Order: sequence, then structure tokens, then C-alpha cells
Amino acid sequence: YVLKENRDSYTYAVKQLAQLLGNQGTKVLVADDSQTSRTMMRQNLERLLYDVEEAEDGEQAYEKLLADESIKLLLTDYAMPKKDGFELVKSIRSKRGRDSLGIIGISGSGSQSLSAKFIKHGANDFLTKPFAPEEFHCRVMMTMEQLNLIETIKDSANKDYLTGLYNRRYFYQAAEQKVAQQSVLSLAVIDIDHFKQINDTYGHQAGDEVLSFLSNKMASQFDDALMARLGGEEFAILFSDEDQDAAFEKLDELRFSLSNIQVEAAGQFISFSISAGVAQLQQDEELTDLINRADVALYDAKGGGRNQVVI
Ligand code: GH3
Ligand code: MG
Ligand code: MG
Ligand code: MG
Repeated sequence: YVLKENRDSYTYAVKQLAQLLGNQGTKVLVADDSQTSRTMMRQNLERLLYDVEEAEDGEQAYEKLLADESIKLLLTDYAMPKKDGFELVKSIRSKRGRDSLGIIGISGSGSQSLSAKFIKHGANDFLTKPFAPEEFHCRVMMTMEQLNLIETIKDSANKDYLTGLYNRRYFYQAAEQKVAQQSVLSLAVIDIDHFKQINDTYGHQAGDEVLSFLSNKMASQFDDALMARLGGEEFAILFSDEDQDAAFEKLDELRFSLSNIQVEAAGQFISFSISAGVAQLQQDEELTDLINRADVALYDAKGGGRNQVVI
């Protein structure tokens, strides 16, 4: 957008840009003990279409940021009661990294050394009051851009490009953590039946669409489980706080619903089925042993005629 000198067109351009960037629904927290400052920042942020929340002191801001991970940006004053801006940045940074929260420190003019200190404590950027709306908007958008870039980089390292599910490497890492923390866990390993035939009959592209379809279905059906594409047409789901019978029920429901669905790909209707093996974590069991037991169950499901779930 070309920014014209008159204010109306600047406001318009900023709004268009905010829409383009999909700012709507992104939460920003403004921490400042001055009501006037909060209101001024709120107005500037609302022009960028952000959802704005406010905190009157550092302690309140800290609590809000811990409780709500969907807050993506913090704008914080330096001098505030209970916890000053530095303390706030230092304490929240140790809990929420640069991939989860952007931070901009703010303070009055004549306080040059504050900017370096804010950044050393973990802020992404710094603004000196009073600031022009243009500078405010640029710095906010730059910080959000950094956050989004980190997220994109992390996603491309941890997720599978075709299906959007986590990849094998991330799954093992995250599952190891769950195994260390929780005692009741169940694992399912899923494999599409005769997938080679689907490729041979309908083409590789259609095969890809079946993989995506199944992944979307799994993601919507088991939204709080850890799931991944282990490779090819094989998937894993780790259910927290569920015993193997509960996991079996869920998997069998998925298996059954898929047997009544046809995926439309390249003008053709494709039927497919899945087999799955389920195992529950035993005391002092290693993740690899749990996965092996689920694999043995999957092997039995294949041997038993496919389109079935075995514990
Ligand atoms: P089974 O019921 O015993 O599991 O038979 P299957 O044909 O599903 O198993 P097999 O291991 O023989 O074949 C898996 C096929 O999956 C072979 C491979 O070409 C295909 N495949 C692996 N990754 C992809 C992918 O990303 N896209 C597509 N379209 N096919 C893939
Ligand atoms: Mg203050
Ligand atoms: Mg298969
Ligand atoms: Mg396979």
C-alpha cells in the first residue's frame, strides 16, 4: 500500500494491511498503570484489528500471560506497581519463549538505557513515549512477523508437509515427555489397508488425498491427543489419561466411520479401510517397547483380515 499524507488514507491502509495479515482474533496485552496510556495503545492496536486486553500492574500482566497462551504480544510499561516492566519481562520470558510471545518494552523519553535493559531481559523491541502511530504500528507488526516466522520454521521442522500432522521425529520427542510425566497412556498405530492398490488404481495424487482426508478426520476426532504421521501411510496417536479399552473404542469408531465414507479425488470415489493396533503403557515401560507392542497388535489386525482394531 502506498501511504498518502492525509490521515484517513493512512488509517485505511493500516486496516487493509491488518486484514491481509489476518490480525483479527489475535490477542495483545497492554500492561501500564496509566489508564490514559492503556487507552491510547488500545486505540492504536484496535486499528490493527487486534483483540486488546489490559493489565494495570506487572503482577496482573504476568498472571494473565500465564493463564492465556493465546495472548501473542505484550506491550509493557517500565514503571508499574507490584512488578516493574523488567521483572515482568524476565519472569514471563522464562515461561514463554520467543516462539510463543512477542514483547515490546515502552518507556518515557530521556531513558535511553532502558531500551537496552528491556532487550537484555528478553524483549523483542522497544518504544519511547511519545511515539508516532506509524512507528507504533511498524514495531508491533515487525514483532508479530518475527513470531510468525519462528512458528513457520518450527512447523516445517516438526510437521509433515502433506498432512499437517506432526512428523515421526517430533512425535518421539513429545511422546517421550508424556511417558515421563504420565502413568495412564495408550498408543495406537494405524496403517491404511492395501494403500499400494489405491495408488495403483487411482494414481499417486489420489493416494495423497486419501492421506490428507484421513489426517483431517483424525485431527478433528481426537483433538487433544498427540498424533503424527510416522511415515508413508502409517500414523500414531498417543492418548493421555485413557486406558487401552477407551482408546480401542475411539479407534474402532474411527475405523467404522471410515468404512462408510468415500473420498472424492480427481472425480472418482475411493473407499478405503484402516487397521490399528492399540497398547497401554505398562509400569516402567519405555516408549519404544510400547510402540513395539502396538505394532505387534497392528500386525495381528492385518493378519486377521484388515479393517479392524486389535489390542
Ligand atoms: P497393507 O494393507 O499390508 O498395509 O498394504 P499396503 O499396500 O497398504 O502396504 P505397502 O507397504 O505394500 O504399501 C504402502 C504404499 O504407500 C507404498 C507407497 O508407494 C505408498 N506411499 C508411501 N508414502 C506415500 C505418499 O506420501 N503418497 C502416496 N500417494 N503414496 C505413498
Ligand atoms: Mg507507569
Ligand atoms: Mg498399508
Ligand atoms: Mg504401511
